[in-house]
Amino acid sequence: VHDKDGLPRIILTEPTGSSAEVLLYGGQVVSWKNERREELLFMSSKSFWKPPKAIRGGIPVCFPQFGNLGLLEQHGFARNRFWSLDEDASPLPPANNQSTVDLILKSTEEDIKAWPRGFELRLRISISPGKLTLIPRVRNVDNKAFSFMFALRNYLSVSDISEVRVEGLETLDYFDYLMNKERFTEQADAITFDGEIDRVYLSTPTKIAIIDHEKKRTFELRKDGMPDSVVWNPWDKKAKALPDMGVDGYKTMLCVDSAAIENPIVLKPFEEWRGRQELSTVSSSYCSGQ
Ligand code: TA6
Repeated sequence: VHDKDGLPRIILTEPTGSSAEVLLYGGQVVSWKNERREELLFMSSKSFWKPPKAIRGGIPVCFPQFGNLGLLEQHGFARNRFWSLDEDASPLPPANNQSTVDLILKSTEEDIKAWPRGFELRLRISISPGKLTLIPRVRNVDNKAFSFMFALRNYLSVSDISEVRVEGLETLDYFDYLMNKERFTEQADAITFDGEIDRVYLSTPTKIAIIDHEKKRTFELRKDGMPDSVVWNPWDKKAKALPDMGVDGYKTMLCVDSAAIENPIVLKPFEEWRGRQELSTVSSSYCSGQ
């Protein structure tokens, strides 16, 4: 673990040369580079990098609330807390290499004031060639049941948002945050972008493809235990209202999240929920010339 601008971070590496950077602050992945050292995640040049502000980019963890769907601060508090290295990640196999790190956030007195539940939130982050895997777990260490929402907010780096297509969400229902959270059904055969979008797609398939023609790159998002997927881009007007987004940041980012929102996860005492997300990149040579 080493510090940069005062924030302790872990560097993950794997033999083919890809790497990731993880902050103890927020348990947040803030960089994922492929073997050609290209940055695959969006990080706003205006991020504050200063607790208790959230860092705008990488993969913030939204827990125990998503968005403003509850009484807590926006997206809950996990992304605004300092996590620690988890010395005991069982029953997951021991992480005995430099490509994996296990983090933990336990409920504190402070948090219990705002959200009176005893929890242990664990996150395993590991990289392998062309893939970044996150395994979140939440254990109820209280004597009463509780429910929570959860999301991994994947800020993907794209060459130009107007050249991106998302496949795998067609025909699904979604809540549209821009239309008073009303429920609609997706008609298009793929989602393309020409303005602000803020939707929670429901019961999504296990695989979603995000195709960036200009970069000849396709991201594939595979997930378990998180049935919903949020698709968000603020576009120009909303981006201007976000001090840490930078005026043009929205043109080179797209959030496609793994989430459990429509049906919050319920845990009985000492039960543990486990999710899984795999982000991989496929360099799509076939799309050249299209
Ligand atoms: O996508 C849901 C959402 O709440 C949007 O409405 C927008 O506020 C976005 O998340 C960003 O939230 P943040 O707290 O990261 O600025």
